[in-house]
Amino acid sequence: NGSSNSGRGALIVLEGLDRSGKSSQCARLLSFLQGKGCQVEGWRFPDRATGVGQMISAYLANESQFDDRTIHLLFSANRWEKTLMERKLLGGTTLIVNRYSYSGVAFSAAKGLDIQWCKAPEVGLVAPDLVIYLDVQPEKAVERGGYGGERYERIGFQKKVGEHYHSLRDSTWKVINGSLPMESVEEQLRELAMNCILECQGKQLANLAW
Ligand code: 2DT
Repeated sequence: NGSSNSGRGALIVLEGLDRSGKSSQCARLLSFLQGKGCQVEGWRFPDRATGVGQMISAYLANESQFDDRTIHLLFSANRWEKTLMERKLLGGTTLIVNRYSYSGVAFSAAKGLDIQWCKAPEVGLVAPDLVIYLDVQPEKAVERGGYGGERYERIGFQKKVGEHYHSLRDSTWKVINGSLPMESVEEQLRELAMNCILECQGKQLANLAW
């Protein structure tokens, strides 16, 4: 009866460098939408709770080593194993997702892997309706403190990641200046998310094409 493409939830992804404010803003957006009575969940990648996620978590903490291509495929597998995503969206739940395929490609390409090779295992995953990029200079992100001991939290590497993110921007992306006061970022996010949730109602879910 066509219910599969009416009243579906929106897939909204937040991307940005480490310490760009994604986690705080995801949490704020989530509680705002919940307050509006919206059917919404917050997700994040990597999902460290799964078997694959635990391997990723150990790698990020420098407790285990993987070849660059192997870890790339594990990050991708960690998205493929979340088969619930499509069902949630079709069932009307909006998902606010902290990192997605763009992190996968930008971080691996920053290590020097071929970008087309990096994109390939992402093809066919559910495509986001909206990608919001929190844009902060790597120097500013470092000043915020909290760069912990995890593998990628070095300024030179973050700069490269930023360049690759830039090359991935397409029509689904909106860029917010993440150096603005938190409340201002929050306000812009709310508006983008609300519009997206309304606009995606009549649109069919798509797959990442790349
Ligand atoms: P968090 O600090 O946000 O948990 O991220 N990463 C993430 C990749 O290299 N590839 C991916 O596909 C994803 C989703 C970004 C942990 C780190 O993992 C990186 C930072």
